[in-house]
Amino acid sequence: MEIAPGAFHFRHYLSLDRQRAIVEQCRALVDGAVPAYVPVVRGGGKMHVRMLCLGRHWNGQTYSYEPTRTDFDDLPVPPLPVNLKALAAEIAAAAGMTIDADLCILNHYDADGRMGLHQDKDEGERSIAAGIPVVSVSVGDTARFLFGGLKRKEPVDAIPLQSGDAFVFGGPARLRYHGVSRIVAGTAPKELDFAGRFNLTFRQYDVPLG
Ligand SMILES: O=C(O)CCC(=O)C(=O)O
Repeated sequence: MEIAPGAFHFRHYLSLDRQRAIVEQCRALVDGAVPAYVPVVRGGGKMHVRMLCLGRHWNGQTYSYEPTRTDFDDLPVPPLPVNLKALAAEIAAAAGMTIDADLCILNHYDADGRMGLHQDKDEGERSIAAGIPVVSVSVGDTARFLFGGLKRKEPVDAIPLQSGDAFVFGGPARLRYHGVSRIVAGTAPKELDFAGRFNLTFRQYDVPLG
């Protein structure tokens, strides 16, 4: 369903089996050799998620991408798994868009998790100018997702993102403000055997010239 020009909410996009597989994969990733961590952003504030970047690392001090986690432990960023990259392309296509994702930010929210209103604007200039979408996939507990306009002070809609939902914002919606005001604990499907929420946002940093 297109909720604004360039912004699509696909409810229950993923079957329970696909959700289960993603939960397992995310669990292994966030507790893997290069684990998720709580970023401290410019100004010293701690984020309210555990974050793991795949493909490129987003540095919360410089608000830029890099190959190693120089704001945390200097470890190299893990690669973006090919099945997840393919999932992003599949979902973008359902919205009539294309993405050749080269990075994903995987966030793990517990019951107190949240994320302030922000724009995703640290990807490459050409990617943003081309309106290549951000593709978001959620599994686990429901989030109260906030989706606003191109200016911070514009009104925001509160959209429940449930387990298995996908959300795509590209084209004219690419720089819309968004965030997560709260997690609704205990709402994850019991078949997932998972408390909390994983959200994956796929992005394409680079656009080849020509
Ligand atoms: O968790 C979400 O649904 C949003 C995540 C987000 O805004 C981000 O990673 O930039």
